Amino acid sequence: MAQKLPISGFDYVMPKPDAETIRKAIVYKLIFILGADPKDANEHQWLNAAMLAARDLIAEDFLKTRRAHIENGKRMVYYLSMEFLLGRAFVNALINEGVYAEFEEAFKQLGKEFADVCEQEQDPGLGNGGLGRLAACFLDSLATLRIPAMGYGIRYQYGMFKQEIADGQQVEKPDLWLDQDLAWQFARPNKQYSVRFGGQLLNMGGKKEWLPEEEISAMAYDEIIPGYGGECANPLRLWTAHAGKLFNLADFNKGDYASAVRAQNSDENISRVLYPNDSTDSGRELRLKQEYFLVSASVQDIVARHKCRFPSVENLADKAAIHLNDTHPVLAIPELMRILIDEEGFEWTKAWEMCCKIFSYTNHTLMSEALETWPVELMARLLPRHLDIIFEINAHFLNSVQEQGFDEDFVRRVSIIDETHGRRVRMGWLAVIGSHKVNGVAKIHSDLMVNTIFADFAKMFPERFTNVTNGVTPRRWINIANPELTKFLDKHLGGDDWRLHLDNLTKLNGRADDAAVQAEFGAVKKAAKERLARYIETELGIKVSTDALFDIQIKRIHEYKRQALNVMHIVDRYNKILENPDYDWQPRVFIFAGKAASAYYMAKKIIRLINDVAKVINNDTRIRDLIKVVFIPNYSVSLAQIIIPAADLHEQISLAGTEASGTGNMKFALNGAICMGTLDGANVEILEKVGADNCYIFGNTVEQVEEIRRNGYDPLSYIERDSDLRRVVNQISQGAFSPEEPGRYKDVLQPYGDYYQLMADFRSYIDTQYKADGHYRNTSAWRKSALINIANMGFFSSDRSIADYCRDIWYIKPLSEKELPGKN
Ligand code: 26Q
Repeated sequence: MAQKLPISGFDYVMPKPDAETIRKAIVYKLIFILGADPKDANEHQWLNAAMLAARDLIAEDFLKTRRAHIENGKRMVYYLSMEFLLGRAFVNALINEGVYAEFEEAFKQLGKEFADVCEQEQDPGLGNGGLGRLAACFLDSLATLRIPAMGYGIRYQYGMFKQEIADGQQVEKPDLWLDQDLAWQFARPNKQYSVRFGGQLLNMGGKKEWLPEEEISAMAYDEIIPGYGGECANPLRLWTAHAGKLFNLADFNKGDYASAVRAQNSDENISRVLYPNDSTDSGRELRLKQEYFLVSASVQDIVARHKCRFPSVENLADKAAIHLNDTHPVLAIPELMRILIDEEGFEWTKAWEMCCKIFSYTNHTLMSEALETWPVELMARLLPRHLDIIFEINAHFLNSVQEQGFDEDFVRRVSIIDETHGRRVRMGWLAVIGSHKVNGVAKIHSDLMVNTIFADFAKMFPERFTNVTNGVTPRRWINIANPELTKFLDKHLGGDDWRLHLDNLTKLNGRADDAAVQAEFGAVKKAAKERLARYIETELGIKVSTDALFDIQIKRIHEYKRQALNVMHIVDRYNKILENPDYDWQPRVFIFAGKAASAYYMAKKIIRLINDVAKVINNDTRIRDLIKVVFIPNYSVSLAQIIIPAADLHEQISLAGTEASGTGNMKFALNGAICMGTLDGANVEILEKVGADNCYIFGNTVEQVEEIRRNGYDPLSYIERDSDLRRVVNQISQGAFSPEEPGRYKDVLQPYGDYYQLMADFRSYIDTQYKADGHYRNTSAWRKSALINIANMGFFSSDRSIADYCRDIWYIKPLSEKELPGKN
């Protein structure tokens, strides 16, 4: 158990984490905190009571960690992100604290089914996809590695929408996750900052004075993130818009109570809802307000915390690193400039020097339509002082560019203000100019980043650009998600150390050929497939055979990720089975899950296509279950935890050059699934680690894709040359899967001239799929490959990613054993 906080005069009793004490603690919480009767409390109340008991354990680690931060005055990293996709917290806390078995036993004593209680927890869906989940894996690793760190985000009242499928189509339902009233986060009503908008900027003899028009209060909620091993726990501070103190007194005094309250409600809109877009749809005023809301509250908090630890702000750049998770929080740069200059009285040059030392930025996409820009006019209206600072940053920067002798065209290209389509602020440029390091998220992505979007900047500051390949936390993605594999690894790696040192997995390389080990692994996979099959049957009423090859694609639905190419393979296989029914076909279950942004017409259509194809094929008795197609609704972190361990093959089939990294690919390989992928994102590095015999790579390379584009891509030429392809395209676009509305999919396969080159990669995709079938039939060979995948995934631990960030970007060292003593 955690060491007592050494504070005399503040003694308290901490429950010993044995099952007996935990059982009593849970009952105590149920009665005295939740006011429920153990005789008839429901599962949900039991969960809340258990979470409160578990929270006591991590709260103590948190206070200890916090005190170590204050006392040791170490440099800290602040991770700013508009999204954190944490997944369920309860079981994670138990595993990281090492008390899972004790809680399980406590519930046994209470006569309650522990699994049912855990199932009550709703995922907080505070993110869209990969970027948000990455932030959550990073928080886990930061705490596990004892890094002095803190996350900052928004506590959206409505997270990612709930997806239902009605008549094959996506329907969005609100996700009021706070409804469950979980007693998990600590409300901090004493931590409130005022965030201001609009108004005027006065120039008082050179000194700028901002007279804002609107003021909103940001109030903190802290979620404690426990590290594995239960010594260090860091806060994730989530802001909620709170009219609270800022209740409009003027209206109230006028006797207009109703408008005073109305104003309060509209202020609180800022943290109301997560934008369910993973790329486009920028330009919404409320989104810009959300971004500034996060940034302003967080930067004010960072400065205030610094002042508590140190006598002045002078040494802020030595003690704080602020990381920008994509450009979404980039207004932190002008916000810190504003605070340093307008409130702390620094000169421009000194303030700017500090900023450049403090900030670093991760880029997660190269697609130009996903790069954030905001109209100058909108920013002038909402944030006049910040726009003014941005102009000044730009002026200084462009001056230095000119001094270095770059030509006018270059100057236009690197200017923070884009003048080509109205005047817009380029947030990516601001991030690069104000940061000392900029990283991509996989090798190929970082290389492309410096050769394409940031090529001009890379010429000016080559040392600024670097790569940190993404990673995932083995605690959630093996230990929690796959209990059978966990046991298997504990046995074959001789202990539980791999959770902290994932490179230990390489020991499995020597066992991959061993028939007994292969058989054991076969049982591990089978158990996970059965779990998923049960879920599919209960939720969707579809029976799938666990002897079939499970072929899985789960991720946001997006044209560039090419779920439609996967569907084309299914349709082609369907045709071939009908043509050649006596061939010894390898049965496959094709599983999809993922949400489409609510306004993304084509992505929603792809979901419908998957469901229409499923309906036809699953009900065609001639297919004899050789193909099953399943779309599992409402993809989430918890669902991923059920699906990923069950995969045999995972589809990572984005057009080369479009997927920055992907992290699902790592989670699958770690669970012994084989990749069917293009040479894109982290697939490239997975291939390097596992070798070409254990990974199915197909399709054009980035260079080939570009060459095809340069020469004028002609999708029809592929369709004319390949009769299988022609048949598939005709069937889908002429209504073979939508007989009641034959034209439904006429626009799906070749919009804008097949921008993502599905036709160009079709043949190589199909041929490679048949190779995978052959491999799967040789059970021993397949299991060997799966084991080699697991064995070589050590590199993709988020612990390694975080160690890279600490060494190359943040210059941060972990708390030593002396600074933060461990368990006794
Ligand atoms: C921007 C403006 C307005 C509204 C929303 C947004 C927005 C929101 C989310 C833009 C982008 C995102 C998310 C992007 C994302 O998840 N990118 C993924 O990041 C992963 C982690 O690095 C990579 O593995 C994936 O390749 C990348 O697609």
